[in-house]
Amino acid sequence: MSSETSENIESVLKETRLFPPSAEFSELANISSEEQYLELWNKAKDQPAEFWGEMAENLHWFKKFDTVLEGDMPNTKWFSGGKINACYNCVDRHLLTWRKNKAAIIWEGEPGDTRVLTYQDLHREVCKFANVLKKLGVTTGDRVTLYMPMIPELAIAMLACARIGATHSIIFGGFSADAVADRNNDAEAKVVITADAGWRRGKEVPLKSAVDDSLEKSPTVEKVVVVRRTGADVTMVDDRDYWWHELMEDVSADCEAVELESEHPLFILYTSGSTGKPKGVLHTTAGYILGTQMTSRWVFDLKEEDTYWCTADIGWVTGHSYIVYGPLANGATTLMYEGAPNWPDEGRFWEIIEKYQVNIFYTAPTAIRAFIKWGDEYPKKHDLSSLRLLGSVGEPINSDAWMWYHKVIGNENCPIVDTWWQTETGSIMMSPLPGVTATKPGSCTKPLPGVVPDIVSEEGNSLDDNQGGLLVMTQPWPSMLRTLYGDHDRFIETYFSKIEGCYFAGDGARRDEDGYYWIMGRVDDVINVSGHRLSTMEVESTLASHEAVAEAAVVGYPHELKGEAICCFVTLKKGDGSDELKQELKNHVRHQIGAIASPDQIRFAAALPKTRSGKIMRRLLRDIAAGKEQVGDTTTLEDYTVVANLKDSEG
Ligand code: 6R9
Repeated sequence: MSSETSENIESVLKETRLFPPSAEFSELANISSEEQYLELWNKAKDQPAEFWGEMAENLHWFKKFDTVLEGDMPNTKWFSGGKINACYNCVDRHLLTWRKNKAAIIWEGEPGDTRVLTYQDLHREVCKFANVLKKLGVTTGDRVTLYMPMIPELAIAMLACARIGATHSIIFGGFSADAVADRNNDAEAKVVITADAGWRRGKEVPLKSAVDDSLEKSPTVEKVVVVRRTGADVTMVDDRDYWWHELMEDVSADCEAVELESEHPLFILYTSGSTGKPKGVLHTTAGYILGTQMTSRWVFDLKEEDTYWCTADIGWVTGHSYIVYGPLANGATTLMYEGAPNWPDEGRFWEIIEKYQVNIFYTAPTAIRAFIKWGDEYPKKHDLSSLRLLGSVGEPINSDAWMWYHKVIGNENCPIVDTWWQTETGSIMMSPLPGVTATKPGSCTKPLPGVVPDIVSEEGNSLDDNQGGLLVMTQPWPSMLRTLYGDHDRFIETYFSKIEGCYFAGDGARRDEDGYYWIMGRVDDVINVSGHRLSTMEVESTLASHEAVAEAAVVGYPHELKGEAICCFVTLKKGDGSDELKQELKNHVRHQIGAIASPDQIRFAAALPKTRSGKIMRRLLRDIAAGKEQVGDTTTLEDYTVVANLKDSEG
């Protein structure tokens, strides 16, 4: 465990403040008492099949399932015999109710353009685009890559894939052409949906040109659909590239949702693991839609009249589950914003909240820390009194950020739900229930119904309260990943081999005497930069692929805004390095992986500190990167002078 993690434990151990929900909030909440929570939680733990079978009645089934759960972790099958469609659950069934003309998606572009799609509008657009996909030769079971800005067409394309049973793989727009090519190849994608470009801080982020570059290395892709968003110049290749708006002109708005098996693959989402190669996390239809639907209702306390806003990008799991699938499965109104929080100024988010009278706001600690830095004057200029619930996700929230969120944004009147979960878990696992749980700043509090966690030692023994250890799940849950696409062995090895019979999440945590969980950060080689997961190994192998580099070691270090920043220790094949080479290496990483992986520091070193068995001493490097005096035992260092030299090399 890194020393920044132990510092985090120190600080959270001191946190004793308790914030119970107000009586008014509790009274109206979807889950409103501790007894109700305990009843649900105990039932889910003791009779999971009965519990989830009952919950699944909230979904629309073409044919009801025969069994709820078959098998145990790692190989589970949920709702066998059932026939279902995620798109039908998110769109069609609301048309049979008064929600037909309710806003499904309220969208605002960065330049200020807006669109509202009612459920009826969404249905029409999704059906049309599903017909477009069919016309392009996409059939049930094919994979489709989506590399798009935050525009309504992204949600439409996702739902259209789900409608015909094509598996979507969304790639965050900040990833490079090489990253797109890798993912296209791993998924053997047949079609790519993109846009000319998207808007970010007033500038165009080119997407189509990156797709063009990626296609030189992705032979499986046959067709590309391009949304015209910014009007940027793009090259269109005959018989390969098509404009979205042209294709949509002559297709019908009739398209039946395909009746799919419960375990039909809904999407693949690539995420960083502790080795270099990104993992294709696979989620399937019924369990995922059930998990996101129920947790949206419990955690965000969604009500018919709410305007709900999650600020994530749909390219990450938070956007999949809590901008699109979860809210829409509940017939809610979900707000989608295309651009940056500081464009045209630092008040943009608060302006949006006031303009649309947002009731529920879900964002990340890294954003909150930026808001604090920008100053209270921005939120203070706006009327935020419509807010009734605030959420946080992506990384541990420090208590200062929590208190600021509570006071300045929530006016001390909104419960804060600090939600812990992962790409792999599909939906929120631990979180306060806003009408029930008294919150403690920095704790994600308690497991939701159906989630049975434990804290164990490296040997797998359950630990006592307040002892830090590995966070594991001891029972399966419907929205868990089913495999890593094309690599089931790696799936078992990564998540189920460390602790016998349990899912191991990769995080360290402790449970306090009140049964509250405190996440202490990753215990593997994954770092969390601005809430984005990155593999240090991936950055290392990218650096090592540069001709000047002999060896590289990459570690995270605490950063005021980003949570963690990236420090790279690099030894060169020859010479001492220069500022130009540092820049070149940074550009190399940006180019190979994407801007999110851009190193904050490159330090050249004569050698890397290693143990006698040749392992790089990462703990030591983390301390050096963090500017700390070395702590702990370094007697196994191969070469003591290495350390002295590393400390001298500036960032
Ligand atoms: C949803 C998402 C997952 C990792 C996870 C953990 C960290 C997420 C957190 C949190 C503390 C929270 N994490 N939420 N840590 N408190 N509320 O972020 O998925 O991108 O897969 O990242 O993020 O370390 O293991 P993903």
